[in-house]
Amino acid sequence: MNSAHPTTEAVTPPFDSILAAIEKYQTFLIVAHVGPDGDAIGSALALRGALKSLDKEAWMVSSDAVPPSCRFLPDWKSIVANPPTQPQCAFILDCDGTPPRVAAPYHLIENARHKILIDHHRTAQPIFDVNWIDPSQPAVSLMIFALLRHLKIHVSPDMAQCLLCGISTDTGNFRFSNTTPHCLRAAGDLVELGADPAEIAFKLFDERSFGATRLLGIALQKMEAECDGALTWAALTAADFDAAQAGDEGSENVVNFLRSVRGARMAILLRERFDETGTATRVSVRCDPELRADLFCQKFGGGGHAPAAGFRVRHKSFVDSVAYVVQSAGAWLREQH
Ligand SMILES: [Mn+2]
Repeated sequence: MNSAHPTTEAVTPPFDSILAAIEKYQTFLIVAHVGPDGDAIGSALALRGALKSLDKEAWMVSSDAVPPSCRFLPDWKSIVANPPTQPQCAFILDCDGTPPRVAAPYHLIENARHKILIDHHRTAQPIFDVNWIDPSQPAVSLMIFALLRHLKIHVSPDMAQCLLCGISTDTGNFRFSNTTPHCLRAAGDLVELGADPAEIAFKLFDERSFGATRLLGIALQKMEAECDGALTWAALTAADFDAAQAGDEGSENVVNFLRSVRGARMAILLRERFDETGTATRVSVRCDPELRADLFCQKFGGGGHAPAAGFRVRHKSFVDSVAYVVQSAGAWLREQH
């Protein structure tokens, strides 16, 4: 997910506080956002690698599965649903650190003696012991790279691959407006350190399963437009997933195709999924950054960045959820947020 509009205020990274915590503690928790993406996982795995290289114990904990597009990253299988012990210090990456946004049992964060937030979402607030919040940063992976360089921690080829994956994810493979000269230079440095940009681009952006490709076809057939074409949307039912023999992961990039339609300023993909509460409609939003997808999704308890965000609707049937969300999006567009 990218943040398109850099803030004007320069943020001073709290490198010294982070170094002090790394020196003081021995066991570390690393968590990121629900529905983790390449930046969440890439930044967490690189930080884990760095901590391990300093003979520390570190676990990336995620209650949500690693998406198939990230299952090429070194050590992705080290990600656990629960650590073997309560870690002393917690790193919260790529999310605002509030219970609905963190993909981990929240008591692990609450019971950590020291909590460090590293995020680039505009909606994040300084709620922990150390808060490095910088919405001008294209990716948290770029922040972790800066941290490792500042602390003179050796970046192995595996760590470089994870960091480049994160930067590539959040810049749309260096195509979004957050693709700064600095992030292109950092990408060059990471390739020099052993990252493989061809593998990353293919895995993140091109490769999809047979079922996911069929599901994409169904979504494109079902695409609708509202607001004179300014809003494009598609709703994938559970039956669509069955017909395509696709799983949840199969639909991740579909919304970008809806966004690519000429004249579309906002695109919405709705998916009929289920959780312990019953129907949980997953909603992905892409839009012109001025329309602030992050604020739109925040109204529904979700989050993200100005051009890309998401949320879930619970306690409503899928049909009702679709009507509710599409109507709200139309109103949002007309209000010209
Ligand atoms: Mn990110």
